[in-house]
Amino acid sequence: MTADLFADDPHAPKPLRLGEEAVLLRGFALGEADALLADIAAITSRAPFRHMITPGGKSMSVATSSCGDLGWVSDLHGYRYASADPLSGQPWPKIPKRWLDLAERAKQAAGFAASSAPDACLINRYAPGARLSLHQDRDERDFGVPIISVSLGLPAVFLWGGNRRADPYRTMALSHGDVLLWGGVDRLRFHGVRPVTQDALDRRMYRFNITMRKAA
Ligand code: MD6
Ligand code: FE
Repeated sequence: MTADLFADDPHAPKPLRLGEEAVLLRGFALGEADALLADIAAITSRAPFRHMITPGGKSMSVATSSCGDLGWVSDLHGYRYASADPLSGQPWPKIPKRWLDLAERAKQAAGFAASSAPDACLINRYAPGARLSLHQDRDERDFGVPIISVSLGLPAVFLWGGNRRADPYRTMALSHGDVLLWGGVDRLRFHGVRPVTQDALDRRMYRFNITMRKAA
C-alpha cells in the first residue's frame, strides 16, 4: 500500500490496516462532515428513517434509510435490496455526487484497485442505546467492490470479528469523520456496533453511519 493520504499534512494519520483488504482512514471525511450531515437530512426528508422489522419479528434499534438504485430493506420475509422505498413506493433518492467522490478518493487512499462505483447506500442512525448485533453483509452480488463506511456524529465501539460468528472479535472506536473500507477476503467478516453512549457534555444526538456498496 502506497497511499499518500493527506500527502501535504505531516500530522495526518496513516491508514490503519485491519486486515488484508480492510483499512481504516481516521478523519478522512472530517473536512466535509457537515456537508454529509446536510445531505443525510435532505435524503431522509424524502425517505425517512424508520425502524425496520427483522425476519425474527423484532424492531431494530437502529433507524435506517437508503439512497441509490437499490436500498436495503428488512421485514418478516427477510433482508433484501429493493429499488423502491416500501414506505412510499417511490425510487430511493440518488446517492449524492459528493458521496461517490468521497468513496472514490477513499478507495484510492486506502490502496484498493479501481472498481465500480457503489449503487446502494444504507444510512443508519443510532440514538443513544441503539446497537447493531454481529452480522455479515452478504446480500450484495459484487464482493469485488469494497464497502465504504463513513461514521458521523457520536462515536461508537465497533466490533470486528472473523468469518464465523463465534470467532473472537476486536473492538475499536469509530469517530466522526472516520472512513472504513473493506472488501475481498475481509468482505464476509462478522461485525457490529455496541450500544451507542452519549457523554454528558456531548450535544450531538445521534451517530450516523453511511455504507456504500455495489449491490447489483
Ligand atoms: C455501522 N456498519 O457502522 C454499521 N457493514 O453503523 C456496518 O454494518 C458495516 O460499517 C459493512 C461494512 C462496513 C460497515
Ligand atoms: Fe454491516
